[in-house]
Amino acid sequence: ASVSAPASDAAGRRALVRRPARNLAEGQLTHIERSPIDLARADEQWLGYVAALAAAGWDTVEVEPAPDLPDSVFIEDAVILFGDLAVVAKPGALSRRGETEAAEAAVRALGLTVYRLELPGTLDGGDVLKVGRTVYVGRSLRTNAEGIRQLRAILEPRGYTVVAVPITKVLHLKTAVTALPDGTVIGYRPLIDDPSVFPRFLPVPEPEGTAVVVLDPGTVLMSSAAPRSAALFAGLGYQVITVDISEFEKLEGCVTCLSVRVR
Ligand code: CIR
Repeated sequence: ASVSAPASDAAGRRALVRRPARNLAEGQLTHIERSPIDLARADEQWLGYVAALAAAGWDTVEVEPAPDLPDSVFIEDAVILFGDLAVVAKPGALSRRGETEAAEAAVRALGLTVYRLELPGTLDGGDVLKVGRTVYVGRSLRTNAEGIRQLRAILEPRGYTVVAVPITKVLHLKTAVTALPDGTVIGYRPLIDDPSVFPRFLPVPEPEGTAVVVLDPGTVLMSSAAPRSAALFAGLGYQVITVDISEFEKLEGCVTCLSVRVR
């Protein structure tokens, strides 16, 4: 299988993706213990993920691969999109700082307006959850107060409200919570410091059930490791598409981190 070239049809839905690095197994780990990564399986799972996006009508745009940057497959952390505005992140982990250059080139090629976060600010895209015009930002090990301040300065004049959320039990905000198409924030309760910051919060029964990618207003993409959460979402009237991303979950990755949706 191969990944399609950048779409010329600006009306189409597009998603940035980035091939797994050859040293994927050396990716950062913070909250879980290292277990062996099967690289061939990771490549297969990545193609399956890309195929699921394509089947749902998304054109995938491949960011130039970085074979030596172990966490580069987690492209969501490198750049955050708000309509036609792109904010290039400043990764909190030193080993990940080199990932943003090609991500920036990719969003420039799409014609988006580009802002860049600067040190001493740090912010990973995995800490940013958009729900309508509200932007929740995790204050985590990776994202600091100055990073949040810079993002707020970019977004508030554009009519977004930035809500900072303390995160101490997981890597990123979106490891703990994401949102259904109707804006309900979903999360695994033991991973969240304080769910009362979210106006509509629905607990899910499994840690891998916290992450959904909204494919369209009626469809979500999620990990196959959370069947009870999938049943919960199906019961709420959503079509649920599942993918096996076990090799990425071993590196604290989830279904959202493997792409950046342009919308
Ligand atoms: C890291 O620690 O940075 C990677 N191993 C995992 C990044 C996952 N990204 C995300 O949740 N957005």
